[in-house]
This record gives sequence, C-alpha cells and structure tokens, in this order.
Amino acid sequence: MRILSRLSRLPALPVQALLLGGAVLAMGALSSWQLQRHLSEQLMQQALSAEQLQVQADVAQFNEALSEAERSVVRLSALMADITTTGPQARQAAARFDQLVRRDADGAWRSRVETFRPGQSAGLWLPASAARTEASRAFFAQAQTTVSLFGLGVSSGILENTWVLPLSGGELIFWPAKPTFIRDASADLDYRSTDWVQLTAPAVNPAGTPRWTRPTYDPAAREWLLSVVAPFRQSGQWAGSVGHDLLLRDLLRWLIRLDQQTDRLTARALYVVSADGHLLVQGASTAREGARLPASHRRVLAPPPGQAEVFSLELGADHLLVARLPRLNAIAVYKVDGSAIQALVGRELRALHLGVALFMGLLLLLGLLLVSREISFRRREQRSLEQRNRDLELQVQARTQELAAANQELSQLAAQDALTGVGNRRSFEQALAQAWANRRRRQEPIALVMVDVDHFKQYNDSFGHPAGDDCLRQVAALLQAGLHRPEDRVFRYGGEEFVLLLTTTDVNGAVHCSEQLRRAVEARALPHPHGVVTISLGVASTIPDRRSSDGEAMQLLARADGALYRAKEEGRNRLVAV
Ligand code: GH3
Ligand code: MG
Ligand code: MG
Repeated sequence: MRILSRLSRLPALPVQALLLGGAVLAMGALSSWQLQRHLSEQLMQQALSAEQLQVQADVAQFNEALSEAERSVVRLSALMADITTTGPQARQAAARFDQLVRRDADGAWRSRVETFRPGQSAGLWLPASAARTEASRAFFAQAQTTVSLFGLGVSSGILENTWVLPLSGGELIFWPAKPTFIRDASADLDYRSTDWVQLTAPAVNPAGTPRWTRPTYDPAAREWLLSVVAPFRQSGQWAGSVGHDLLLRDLLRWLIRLDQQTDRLTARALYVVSADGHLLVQGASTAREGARLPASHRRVLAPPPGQAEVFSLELGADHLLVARLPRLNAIAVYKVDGSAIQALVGRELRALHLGVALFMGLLLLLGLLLVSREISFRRREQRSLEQRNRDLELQVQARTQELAAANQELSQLAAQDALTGVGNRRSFEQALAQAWANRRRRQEPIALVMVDVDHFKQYNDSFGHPAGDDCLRQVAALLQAGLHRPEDRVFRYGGEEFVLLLTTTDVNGAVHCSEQLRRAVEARALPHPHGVVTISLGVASTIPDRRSSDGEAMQLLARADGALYRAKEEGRNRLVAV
C-alpha cells in the first residue's frame, strides 16, 4: 500500500514539462526582444562611428596631399635659387625657348601649344606687356628645364599647373600639367592682381615658407583653384616666387571621393563649403556650386566646441557628418542616411534572429530529450514498483497459507490426546453436542460406548508406567482401527478410559461394533498378570427427543457409564448394553 500511495503522489510529468517549456520560450522571447532593442541601438551607434572613422581617414589623406604639395613647392623654390642666368647653358636654354614660343600677330608671345605633352613638357605664356631680353629668355628656358623635372613631385591628378614669377622682368611663366589651361587662357589676363600672386610679395611672406591661398574661382579655368606659394632667392637677393595651382574639385573628389560610388553603406559626400557659407564643390547635393548653403544645413558652420576634426549633427532621421578642413578654411559635409542605417541594422538583426531561433530550437530539443528520458525513467520505476508489489502480495499469500496450515495444525493438536493421538475429552464434548443436535433434527439414533481397560492398575504395577502408556496407545490404535464408518470416532475420556461416538447407530449396531472391538483387543494378546489385556464396554443408544436440550446428551453418557459399571461387575472382558 505504501508503494501504491508513492506512485499516486508522482506529479503529472507532461504538464510539468509543458509549463517549463512554455516558461523557457516566454523568457527567451522576452530576452530576445530586449536584446534586439539594445543591439539595434548599439549597431546604429557603431555604424555611425564607423562612418565617422572613414571620414577621418579621408581627411587625413587630404591633409597629406596638401603637405605633399607644400614639400614640392619648397623643393621648387630651392631649385630656382640655384639657377644661373649666364654661360653656355643659358644660351642653350634660350634656343629651346624659341622652339616653344611664338610671337602672334597681336604682338603677344604665346606657347606652341602643339608641343605640350602633359607630365613631360612645359610651356610658357607671357602677357603682351612682358619685356624680352636675351638674359630673361635664357633664364626662363633654364628654369623650364629645371622645373620639368619637378612636376613629378605632386600627383598629376590634382596638379593643374606650376608657375614661376620672377621679380626681374615681371613675366609669368607657366608649366601646365593640363595643356587645356594654356589653350583657354586669355592673352590679356593680368594675374598679378590675384590672391596668389599677392602672396609672392616679400612683405607678405618674409620667412619664405609655403602659404596657401583661399579657394579662388578662376573664370578662365572655370574652376575653384587652390594655390600653394613660396618665394625664392638668387645670389642672396629676393628673386621671385614659385607656386602650384591645384584644382580643388580634383583634389577633393580624389581624396574625399565626392560623386564616386564608394563601398560605404550609408555616408554620401554632399559638398565642401567655405567658412562664409559658399558651396565650393558639390557632391551628391543638387545645389549649384558657388550658391549658398541650404538653410537646414547652416548648423555645420557653427561647429560644437572641442577639437574634434569630424563631428556629427542630427538632421531629422538622418545625420550630417562634418569634417573640418582648416588649411582651406572650409568644411566637407556628408550625409548618413537614416533609412540606410536601419537597413544595415535590420540585416544584422535578421542574422541575430536566425541565431536566436536556432538556439531556442536547440534548447527545445534538449528539453524534449530530457523530458522523454525522465518519462522513460519514471515508467521503468513504476514497472519495478509494480513488480515489487506483486512479489509482496505473493509473499503475503504464502504467509497466509502457512498461517492457516499452522492454525489448522494447532487446532488439531488442541483436539487431540497427546499420548494416544485419538480425540481428547474436550473435542469429544464438542463432537457429542454437534452429533446430538444433528440426530435430534433428523430423528436418527446415536450411540455411545464407554470403554475401560481391565485391571490396568495391576498392569502398571507389574510392567511400569511407561509400559502402561504404550499399552494405552495400542488399545487406542485397536479401537481406532476397529471403527469403519468415517463419522464414528474414538476419544480418550481420561486415564485408561475411552469413549466411542457412533452416530446414526442404534443399540444393535453399537453392540455389534463393541463386541468386535472387545475381541480385537483380546486377540491382540498383550501380556497381563491375569493373562492378556482385555477391555470392558458399556453401550447406550437413543434417538434424541425433539424437545431435549444438549445437556441430555450427558445422560446418554451416564447410561453408557452405568452399563460399563455393570460389565465390570459381571466379570469384565465383556459388554453390557442398556
Ligand atoms: P478395573 O478392572 O476395576 O478397572 O481395575 P483397574 O485397576 O483398571 O481400575 P483402577 O481405577 O483401580 O485403576 C486404574 C489405573 O489406571 C490407575 C492408574 O494408575 C492407571 N492409569 C490411569 N491413567 C494412566 C495413564 O495414563 N498411564 C498409565 N500407565 N496408567 C494409568
Ligand atoms: Mg478405570
Ligand atoms: Mg480399569
């Protein structure tokens, strides 16, 4: 029973597993949602930072290009300082000059355009007013030879031209990297009034270090130009200036990649704007160059305090990335498209979702595996408990049977006479009462025979008590053997007296049976001081009266006892019936 109650206390496993699984899934979904939100913010920040870093790298490259131009112009300045204007070298240079220039009908010297080849040849252009002397021609020619080596110092992609402006003759000499510049230049244009020419004045730049002009719009080139200028000396005297003109558009498009398809995911260059709000170079923006900055973007002109070279400003859902370009006194503006960032983050999150789904699936599979293992374990345990229960029931059954047998044996022993093995006096009284009631109901005869061993005292006296016991056992066995009906029984009434209960037997039957028993004992011829062991018997029989009580059975016994008494009186070894 204890085992059964233990079984019934086991929880319903599938329900438990379902609850657990549900809880795990709910927790997973919740944490995945939170994780997603957190990651989404992180990823957006990261994307923006990555764009910022990229712009920073661009600005660093841009600055490096400017430094390259500065180094180059310093070298040019040094070369010009070494030039001599006399001797055979100067004459050769003058001859070369004649090949390169011609005097046109309007009196101006112009370059022979057809001889120019970018990166190799140089050309020169002189205003009509320029003085011509042998010395200056030789000087210009030699300068050209020298400078033709020089132009390689700056990337040809951004170098528009290189020039020398000597103080001596006031002539301007160009070595254009791009011949179209010379072609398009007007003969009457006086460059000496421009920003960059003014920078060549000794008073403006006494130290002779490279100086940058502001971005300047050149109507001849129809481009924004940027010039780096350095003075040079000859024989210790201030002799003039040298410079590089760079096309801002090329410089910026090459470095900041305006208008180009880049591998960037989100940031697009919009334009470069001067400090006073004029668009210098235009990228993806549709605004016209030279126009004013769009009103919504004005904030880029007032950068937040701090040293950051690149910073970001929110513009609705988008961001503007702003890079300072101090040497230009300008800034480059990029736009980071909010929807592009969202798309990027979405892609990353889809990958995350897949990962989370796989993880949850794995978790579920593991859970199912554990539950199924648990179920099979519990089934095995239940089967073993049932087996133990059956074993115990069998044991209880066996014990019960053993107990019943023992009880039966005990009750048999309780009803038996210990010496002779026949029924004892107590069982006789029970059997008599039962038989009496039965015969009374059926109105059938019942007989009692009292049996007593003759002169048994003398037997004991002669052969001893143990022999007497043995004799009693033999007599009892003879009496038992002499009764043939199963319902007829022998009891030891006491001492050496026995009583026979013969149911359904009238007096004649009882007498017949008693006589046979007497003879059987006599015939057994157990030795006795008087001869052989004999018995005397008193027989009584009756049909119980219907109204009689059980106590009247004792009267029948008394009658049999009386008959026995008479048999003793009449000489023993005989029977008397009443
Ligand atoms: P009678 O012929 O008149 O019966 O003479 P008796 O000697 O048999 O009668 P009595 O009643 O004087 O003696 C009975 C004797 O039976 C006395 C007793 O010692 C003996 N006796 C009674 N029970 C036992 C017993 O269990 N074992 C033995 N060995 N002797 C017993
Ligand atoms: Mg006696
Ligand atoms: Mg006797």
